[in-house]
Amino acid sequence: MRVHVASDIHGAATALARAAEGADLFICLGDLILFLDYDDPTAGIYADLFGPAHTVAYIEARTAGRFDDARALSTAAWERKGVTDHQGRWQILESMVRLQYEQMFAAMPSPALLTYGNVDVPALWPEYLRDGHRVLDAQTVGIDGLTFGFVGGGLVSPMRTPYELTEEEYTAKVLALGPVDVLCTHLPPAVPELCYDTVARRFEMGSAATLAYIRQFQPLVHLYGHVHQPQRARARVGRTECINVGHFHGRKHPFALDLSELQRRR
Ligand SMILES: [Mn+2]
Repeated sequence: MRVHVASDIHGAATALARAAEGADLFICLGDLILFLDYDDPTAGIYADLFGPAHTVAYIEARTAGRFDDARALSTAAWERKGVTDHQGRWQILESMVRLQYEQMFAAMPSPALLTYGNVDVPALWPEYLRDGHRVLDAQTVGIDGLTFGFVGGGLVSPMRTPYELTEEEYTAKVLALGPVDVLCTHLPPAVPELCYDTVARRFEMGSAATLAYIRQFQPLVHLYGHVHQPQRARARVGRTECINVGHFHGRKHPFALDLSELQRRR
């Protein structure tokens, strides 16, 4: 059985529609929304709202780690639009997220197993899921005699993305799994080379709870995304092969997993 796995779709609907070609099953590790495109300041919700020039300044502030400056830029831009309160902002953002989710879930292959990224709004998903789409979070599923475990979402960060959990909340989800053969998450384990983004030049969030889980249960494979340009895309932790499935928005093709090979190694 051949499984295609993709993460960090960030609006790449055309490529997503083809991502399961030749596969028996598709797995999506989250981040469907394109809020900000660091490579293209004309794309994404932020640019749609405030225009490319403002978006360039915002990207520069965030890339330099000046998150307070970035927030001040956003506040000023919202005020120019006449929106001063959180509720007013969210109303506008939600309508734009909904437009993207319509496209993304229309393009999402089926059957698919999905979990959330940090750039997702889980509360909206039930309205957009189609037949054959199954969301798994802190849950396991059996596929061809192998147990797959899923943990979605991100951890609290200075980026303030839409779906961030505390360490305690995230750890509880990881511990709910029990032993699995294939671990699927949005976040990497807290291994520095796997978390460092060589283009953004900063450490993205990795999960210490996931690293502890891997050391304890030693799944065959850990598949994750989140770090778009990682210093290293793979590392071995004991017998577990940790693999970043790649930035789908940039690469436009999925990671392929051959389950018969895993069954032999089991
Ligand atoms: Mn992402």
